[in-house]
Amino acid sequence: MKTLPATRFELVENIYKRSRESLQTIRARLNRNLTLSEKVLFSHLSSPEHQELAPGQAYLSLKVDRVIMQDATAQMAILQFMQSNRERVAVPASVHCDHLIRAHEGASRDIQTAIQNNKEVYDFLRSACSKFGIDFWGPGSGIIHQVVLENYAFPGGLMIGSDSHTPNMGGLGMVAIGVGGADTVDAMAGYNWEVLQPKLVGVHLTGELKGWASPKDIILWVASQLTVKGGTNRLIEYFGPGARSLSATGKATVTNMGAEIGATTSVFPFDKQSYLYLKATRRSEIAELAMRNLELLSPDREVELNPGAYFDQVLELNLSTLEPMIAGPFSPDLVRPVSQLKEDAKTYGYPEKISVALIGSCTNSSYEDLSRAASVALEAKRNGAQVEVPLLVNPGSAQILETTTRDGQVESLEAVGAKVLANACGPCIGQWRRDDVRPDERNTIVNSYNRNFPARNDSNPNTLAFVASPEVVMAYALVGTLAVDPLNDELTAADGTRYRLSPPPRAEALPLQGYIGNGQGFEPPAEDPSKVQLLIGRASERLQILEPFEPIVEPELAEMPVLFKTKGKTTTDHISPAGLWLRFRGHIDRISDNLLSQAINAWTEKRGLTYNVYTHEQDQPVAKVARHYKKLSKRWIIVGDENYGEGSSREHAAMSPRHLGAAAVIARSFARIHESNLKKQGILPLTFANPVDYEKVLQGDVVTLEYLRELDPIRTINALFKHLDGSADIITLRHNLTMEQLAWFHAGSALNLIRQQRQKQLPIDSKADVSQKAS
Ligand code: MIC
Ligand code: SF4
Repeated sequence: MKTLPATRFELVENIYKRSRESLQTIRARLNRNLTLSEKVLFSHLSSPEHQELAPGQAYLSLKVDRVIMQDATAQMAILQFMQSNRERVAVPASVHCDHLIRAHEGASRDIQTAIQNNKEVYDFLRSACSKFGIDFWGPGSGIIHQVVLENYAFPGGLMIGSDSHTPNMGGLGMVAIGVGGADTVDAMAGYNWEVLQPKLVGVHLTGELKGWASPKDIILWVASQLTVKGGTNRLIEYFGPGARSLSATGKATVTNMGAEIGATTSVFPFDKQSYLYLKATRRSEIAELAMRNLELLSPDREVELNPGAYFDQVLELNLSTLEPMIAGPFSPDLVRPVSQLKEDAKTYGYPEKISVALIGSCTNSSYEDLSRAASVALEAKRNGAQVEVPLLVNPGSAQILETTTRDGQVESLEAVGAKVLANACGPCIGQWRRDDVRPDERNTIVNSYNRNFPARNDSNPNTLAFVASPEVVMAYALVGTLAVDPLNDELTAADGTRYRLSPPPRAEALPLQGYIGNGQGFEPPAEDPSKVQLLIGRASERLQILEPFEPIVEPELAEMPVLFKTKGKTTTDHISPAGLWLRFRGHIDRISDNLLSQAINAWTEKRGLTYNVYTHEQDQPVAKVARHYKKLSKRWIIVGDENYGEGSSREHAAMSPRHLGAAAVIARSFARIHESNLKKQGILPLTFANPVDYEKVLQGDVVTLEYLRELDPIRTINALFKHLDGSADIITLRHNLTMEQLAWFHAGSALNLIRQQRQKQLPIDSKADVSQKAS
C-alpha cells in the first residue's frame, strides 16, 4: 500500500521544543505578553537573542519549516533552485499540479487533456521533485491550499509558498506566507528567509454566525474595512469566542482571503475545531501534541482581555449580526450586503443577467462549503427548481470530491444542474474555455472564489465577477439575475411554483463517516536521487533553462525611457496575465510577451499599448517596445500607480520586466509580494517621495537615476525626468532596500548572490552547471 504523505510527528515535536527555547529568550528580552503571531514568528527567528525587533521596520531572519509550490510557479522556482547548485532541498517541500488544468468538458476529460497538453511541464516537475527530494502531487490531486491543509499544515509552524493564498494554513494556526519563487529558493537552499516584521491587526470576533452568514462574509467584511491595500505589511490575527466557533476550514477561508487585502498573512489560534480537523485528517498524534502545547499556539490570555495594548489596530466584529455579503466587480473590497446588490446593479448599470455561477477554488471548497451549497440545492429541488444559469463546481481536492460524492452533496448539486469540474483552479485562474459568450461581451458572473480582477476568469475584461460564499452563489444560480435578492425575495421555479429559500442549516464541518480519497496523485521523491534524470527538453517552448541576469551598472541608469505608466489598479493579473499565458510559465522569453498587456496606459487609457520613445510610434504592444529598447541595449523603467503589483505571488511580473531590460519600477506604492519579487530579481522598486509627482511623468520621458552605491540614511534618490519638449523635472524618490537587498541589486539578483556565496563554499568538481546535466 502506498504511504500517505504527512508532516512527521518528530518534526513538529522538535519545532515545538525549539519554539519554547526561543520564546524564553524573547520573553526575557521583551518582558510582556505575546500575541499568537508574535509567538510563531519569534520562535522561528534564526537569532532570537540578537534579532532587531521593530514592526514595520526590522527584517526578520527566519527558519522556515516547509515550502509549498504550485505548478505555475514551481517551474520558475525550481529552475532558479537549479541555479543554486544544491542536490536536495534543505526543508520539506511539495509541488501541486492544479493551475494548468483547463475547464471545458468536465473533470476526467479535462484532466486527461491537461496531462497530454502539459506533458513536458509535468515530466519536468515530476523529475525535479523526485531528484531534489520534493513531494509531488499530480494533476487531479487537488488545489495546493486544500491539499496542504489536509496533509501538511500544522499549528505553530512557519511555511512559505509560491502562491499568494498560502495564508490559507492560518486556519490551522500556522503562519503561512505567500512569496515569489526566488524566496522559496532561499529556504530550499538552506538559507534563512527574511520578511519585514509586520505590524499587527487584531480582529476580535464575538457572537456566532447565523442564517446565511458564513466565514466568507467575515473576510469580505474585513476587506471592506481595510481595503485591498490596508493589509500591506500587516499580519491579521483573529481571536475571541467567535473565532472558536468557526470550523478549521471556515477559518482557512478567512485567512486565505487575507491575500486580498495585501496582508503578510492571517492566523487563528489553535482550538478544539483545529484539533478535530487534524484528527479527521489522519493526524491524531499531532493533534494531541498541539493540545499539550496550547500556550505556544494561542495568544497570552491578557491579549484577548486587552487587545488594544498588543495590536496596532483592533477591529471588532459580532458574528451574530453579520449579513451575507457580495464583492465586485473588479475588486474584492467593493463589498455590500447581498440585499443591496439589486439596487447597485441598477445604479451602476451592471448586467443583471448572470451568465455563469461558479463554486469552489482554494478559498471555498471544503466539506462544509459544499454541504451548505448542497442544502440550498436540495431545498430548491424540493420546490421543483433547477439552476437558471450554468453552475460549475471545482472541488478543492480528490479527498473532498470523493467524500462529498459518497455523502451525497455532489448528487444534490448535480440534481439542480451543476457540472462538476476537475479538482483544480480552473476558471479561478482563467483556465476556462468559455463558449457561452463572445470573448469581449459584457456579462456578469458570480463565484465563490477570492479574486475578481478584470479579465482574470476568462481573459475578458468585460466580464464583471462578483464574489460571495458558495451558498449565496448557489442561490444566485437559481435565479440567474442580480435583479432578484435570492435570499429574501420570493422565487419562482420553472413550473411556476413560488417558493422562498430558507438559510441552509449549519453543516457538519467534518464528515461523520470520515474522509476518503486522500493521497491520489501523490508521488514521493526518489530514494536515490542520483538515478533520476531531470527531464527538460532542449527546444521546448514551455521550459527554458534560466541564465543568470547581468548586473545593472551605473552608466545604464542614464536617460532610460519610461516604457509604460499605469493608471489605477495594476494587479499582477494586469502585469503578467495568467489564463492562456500559464502555458509559458517555465519559459521566461515566451511569457515576457504578455508584459503589462492588461494594464491601462495612463496617457492614452489604452490597455497594453504604449509609445516608443525612439521611433515615436504610438499604441505599440508593451513587450514589443521593451524588446526594441533591449535591442538598443537601453535599460528602461515602469511607472506605477497605487498598490502596484497587487494580488498574486507570480514572480513573472518581476522576471519578465527584468528579462526585457527594466532597471526600476517607480510607483506611488507597492504590494508586498511584488515589491519583494522586484528586489529579488534585481529591479529597484522606488516610490515617489511626494505621490503627486506621479502626475509629472509624461509620455516620451527619459529618466536618469542616481546610482544606489550604498545605503543613504534617509533613503532617497533623485531622478531627472527629461520631457519631450525639452523641459525637465527632478523628482525625489524613496527606497526601502536593506544592505542585503542592495547587494542583490549589485549582484544582478538575489540568486546571483546565493550562487556566488555557494560557489565559494563548494569544492571545484561539484560546481558543474545544472543546465548541462539536463537533457
Ligand atoms: C492567483 O490566484 O492569482 C494564483 C494564480 O494562484 C497566483 C499564483 C500564480 O500566478 O501562479 C497567486 O495567487 O499567487
Ligand atoms: Fe488556484 Fe484560484 Fe486558489 Fe489561486 S486563488 S490557488 S488560482 S484556486
